[in-house]
Amino acid sequence: MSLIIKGGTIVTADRTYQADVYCEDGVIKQIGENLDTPQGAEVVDASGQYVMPGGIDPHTHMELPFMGTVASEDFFSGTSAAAAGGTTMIIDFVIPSPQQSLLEAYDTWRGWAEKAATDYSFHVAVTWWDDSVSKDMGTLVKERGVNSFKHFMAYKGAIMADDEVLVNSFTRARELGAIATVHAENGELVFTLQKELFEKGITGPEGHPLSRPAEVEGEAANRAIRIAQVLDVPLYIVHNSAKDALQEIMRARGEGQRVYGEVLAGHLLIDDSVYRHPDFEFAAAHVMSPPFRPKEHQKALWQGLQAGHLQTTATDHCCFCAPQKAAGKDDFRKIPNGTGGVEDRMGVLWHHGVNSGKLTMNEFVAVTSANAAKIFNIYPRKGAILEGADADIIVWDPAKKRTISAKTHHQNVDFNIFEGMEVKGANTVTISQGKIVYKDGKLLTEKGAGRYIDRPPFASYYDALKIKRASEEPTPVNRKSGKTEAA
Ligand code: URQ
Ligand code: ZN
Ligand code: ZN
Repeated sequence: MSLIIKGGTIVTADRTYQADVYCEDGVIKQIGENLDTPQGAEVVDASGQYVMPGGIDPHTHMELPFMGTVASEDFFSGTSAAAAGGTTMIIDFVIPSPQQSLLEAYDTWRGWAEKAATDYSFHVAVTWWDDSVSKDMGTLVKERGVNSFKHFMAYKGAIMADDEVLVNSFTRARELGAIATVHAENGELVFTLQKELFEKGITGPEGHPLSRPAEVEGEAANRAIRIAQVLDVPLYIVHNSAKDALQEIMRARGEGQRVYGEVLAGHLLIDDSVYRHPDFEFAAAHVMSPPFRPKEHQKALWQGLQAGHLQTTATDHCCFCAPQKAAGKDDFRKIPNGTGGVEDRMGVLWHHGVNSGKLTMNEFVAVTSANAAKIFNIYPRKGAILEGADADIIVWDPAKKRTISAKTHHQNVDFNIFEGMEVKGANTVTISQGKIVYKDGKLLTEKGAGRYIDRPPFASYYDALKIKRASEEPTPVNRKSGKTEAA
């Protein structure tokens, strides 16, 4: 299977240049000007267009069982919709129930994901603690290609990790050379505020953001950062929605702590007015956590992304249709939390990021693909246009206009949070493992063609920590002589 992309301008996280790309057996074999077209190779004409690494969405929840129902998007429809929008890899989440073996949950999610159309990997959530969890974390890192462990600081009474779980799990992650990631909201505060609001008679979706104010996110972000600092563990905070969390990340990074921040396309573009919409279905369709925030937070998040304080963008694609959201008709606490977006992230970020001048094209590639690949240790196999890298590539027409709508999207959900948004710039071709999976509006994905991508533990982070620790270690003093001992 061979394919050549001719006449395009390659845009990666670090450079922009004219060259052709030849792919064979799913890998980029040759990059160069005016390459010959080998016999039998499929030709993609990219003239006047950009050739970029396929998007990587480091935060999705396909067919997630959650809040008494199951997300409506499965691994095939979700990875197909992703491909339609220029994303060629997702990192999803294995979320064991408390007391459930992590390995057993991992095997269950692996089974669900076999239908995926494009490549995928899994963060594994630590939702409880005992020695078996520690042991399973070791097996997952050493034998199952997992290098990131998720902790939900929210969702009390369900999957919430308290400080004891955080400290134990972060310590274990460090031993294994893995990165800790968190959903940073104080679950105890949310629980109390939800109860207070409901008892005051606020039962509609407008209660959702009121029960999770930005301070609740800021507290948890700071707590996770401080725990990671004391335990010397790299930390990745998912879906930062508020400047309160961003400020904590900026402080820590400013002091050299290894903390990374993710922001969702939705949180960059949608504000909390959606929850005051008179129509329950419209407001409930936007119920996700952390919630969409007042406008000043979007401004701060864009500045954070532009300044490099936030490194990745994602969607937290976790879809529930109107009948599912209706579970919370009389009690906002029962509205399944989650919204879609996996198909639209690339288009909305190009339009509002690059077309607006906030991001260069290279920065766009960094925040939609390369940075996630680097942070989760699959670069340059993913997130790059280099010889030897996987041939996950998009051909991008900066002039192509489209209007986003649930009526036309490929996502398996009856609502689109970007409904009606007009964007300029879109992929005309999506290539996964060297095969065209989307071209000129047609999806050509194949159920089960996706591969599970192993993510090795981090020598680099931990080497850096070792060097740092060694250089800061106080030279031991001989207690008797009072003299410093030679190192
Ligand atoms: O919290 C998450 O990331 C999952 C459960 C999706 N739902 C959401 O509201 N973000
Ligand atoms: Zn979350
Ligand atoms: Zn999530």
